[in-house]
Amino acid sequence: MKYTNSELPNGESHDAKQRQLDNYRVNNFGTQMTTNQSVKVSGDEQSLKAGVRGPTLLEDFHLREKITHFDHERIPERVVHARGYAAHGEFVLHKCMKKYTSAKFLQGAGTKTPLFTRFSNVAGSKGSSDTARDVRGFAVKFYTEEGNYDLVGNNMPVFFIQDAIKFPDLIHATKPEPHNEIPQASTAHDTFWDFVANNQESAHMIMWLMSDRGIPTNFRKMEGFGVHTFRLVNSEGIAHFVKFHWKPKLGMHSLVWDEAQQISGKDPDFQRRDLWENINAGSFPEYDLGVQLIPEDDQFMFDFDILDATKLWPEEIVSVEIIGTMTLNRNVDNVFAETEQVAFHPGNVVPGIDFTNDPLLQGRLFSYLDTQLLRLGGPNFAEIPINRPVCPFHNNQRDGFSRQRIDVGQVSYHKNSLADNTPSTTPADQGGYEHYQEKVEGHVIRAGSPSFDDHFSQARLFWNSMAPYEKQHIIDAFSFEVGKVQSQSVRQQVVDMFCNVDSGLSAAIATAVGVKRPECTPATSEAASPALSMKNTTFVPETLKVAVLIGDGFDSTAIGNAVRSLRNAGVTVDIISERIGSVKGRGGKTAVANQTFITASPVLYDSLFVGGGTSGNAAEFNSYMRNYIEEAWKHFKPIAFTNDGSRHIPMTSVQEGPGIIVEKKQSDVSQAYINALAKQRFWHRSIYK
Ligand code: HDD
Repeated sequence: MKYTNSELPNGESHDAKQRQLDNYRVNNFGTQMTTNQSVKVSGDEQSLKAGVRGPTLLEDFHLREKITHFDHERIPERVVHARGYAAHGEFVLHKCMKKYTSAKFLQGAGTKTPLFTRFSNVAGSKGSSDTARDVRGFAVKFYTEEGNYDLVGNNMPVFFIQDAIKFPDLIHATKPEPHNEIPQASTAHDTFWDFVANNQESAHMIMWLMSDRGIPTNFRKMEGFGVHTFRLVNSEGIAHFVKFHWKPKLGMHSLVWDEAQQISGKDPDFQRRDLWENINAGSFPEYDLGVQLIPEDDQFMFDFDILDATKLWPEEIVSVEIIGTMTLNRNVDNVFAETEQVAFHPGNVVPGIDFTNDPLLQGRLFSYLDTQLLRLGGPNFAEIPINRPVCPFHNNQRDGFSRQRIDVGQVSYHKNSLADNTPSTTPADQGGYEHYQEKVEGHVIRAGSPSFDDHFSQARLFWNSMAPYEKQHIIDAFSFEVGKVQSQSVRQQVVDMFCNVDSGLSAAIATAVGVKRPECTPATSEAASPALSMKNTTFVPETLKVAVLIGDGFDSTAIGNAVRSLRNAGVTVDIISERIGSVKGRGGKTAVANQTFITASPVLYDSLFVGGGTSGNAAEFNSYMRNYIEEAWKHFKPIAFTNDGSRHIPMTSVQEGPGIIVEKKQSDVSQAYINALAKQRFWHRSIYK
């Protein structure tokens, strides 16, 4: 039975991809159970036996089919980026890019393209926790009318290595150590840091990973980057180098490390749940697409090599031009069918977008098809619904495991006369893909370019660009990660390495991890790029999550007004008390608690609104309140108190000051609280200003 799902509430139909997926959506609700051969099943709880206490019979085809299918349900998880979560959406172009590229989906402001975006963690396995310190994958598949274009990026603009030949080594060093398979989803172990210290081109990426970018609050609040330098080529064959950026409309925001670790236990699905819930609630995440462009002739004008994936193009030198917006507006129907089976490949390009000689990119162009062949069991994965282009595809490829389409006719070769030499090729000026005609010459050589040799200038640029509290977080992250390394020699090597970035940084790590402070001559450049600091991001209250804490006898007028005005400000509210259900307020009004102190946790919220009231067991109630407030305070979050609620303040470390608001009146919550919410963290509470 077909389940048509592509209609929007206003009767409009969804985009081409959704209409295509409708052909595959099946709703089993209300149907009769059958085998895969469509034979109706009469019993599904007992196997077929010779007598009720007798042996089970092999002829039970329903039993055999059910168990066999189950036995084969799992496919290999991705070798990296195994843990991921995805959503459908669309890209709307704001600025016609005809001058730079012939790609059709980038022509004509207003052009809409359906897409599918998968966010991921790199190191952990499929069942690991969302909030591990890690790079996040940010992979977008655009279903354009000229075929699929995949922008397979990360939430950091640079990478650990410069040449793809080192990727297996990087990942072997990063994943759990092979002899004991420890630790899961963490780089805080010997082999990772041994790799770092002995492959020093990783310095810049490590600065990003140790920064707050390694622990984004959620997928909705992180940037994305295509990382490599690609080429845009226009219809006259003129090329520009390009870097792609995704900029979240809600700004970039991060967790604090202690909070991230607690969330790993309290809700390992924290980030996927956030995406799922916000899309379901209609709070669709939006990201602007920006491009940095460098004319072909200007490629040697910079003090870094634009083909080196460990380098970014500072936005102050090459500005980011916003050209469109991606909106994620629909959750998947089935995680396995869509999120797990989607196959990204940086080699999936459309006319007008091309590669460069970045040696990291060149290796990726091989790896992705290769990995899908294993993971998805053969060469026909492009026929899986989520991977199908929205335009038809025709060629002479045939057969293989699980072939879905039925190619009719006698001919499956080129050139032919029996089918009028079709499928025919298309000249470039009519939309056939033509590779950019770059002039290439050189000796066959297994060596890197000397222009890739500077590993520390941009690592230092990143460090210089951080706000003081961001610098402290980097020191803390290094102290944690390198502190977990057993080998003193590796700890010393790391500390020595980062002296090339900043002597203060390396001295602070040395002290924390118990090794010698290195004597080195650090680089002295003071160059900074303000765009790299998250201090300069967007701060808005929309979609933040507030926990309203109440007990019996709470001030129902104050809480009622607060909840209403928070919701009006676009904030999500949970009411937390000792038990789920009605909580009696003063004056007979009740509120319904949808979480309890033990089902929820302060680390799952952006802020607390502490109401009054108590419970039969006042000591227990006060202790819950104290713990919640203490945690939120420790994680620098804004906290508001009703007049009644403020009686808990003296039992905690909370001190008056920015981000601590006592709502004296029973009216709507004050603008001061909404402003504090938008600010999200009050770093002055740490000793580091
Ligand atoms: Fe990769 C998956 C991003 C370097 C080999 N990579 C993968 C995914 C993302 C990236 C987002 C997950 C896609 C999804 O959601 O399914 N990878 C990057 C970026 C890189 C990078 C931004 C550097 C700029 N990757 C890289 C190299 C190689 C690979 C150098 C190999 C030479 N990556 C893979 C892979 C994966 C993959 C093994 C695993 C699953 C998959 O491809 O589909 O082929």
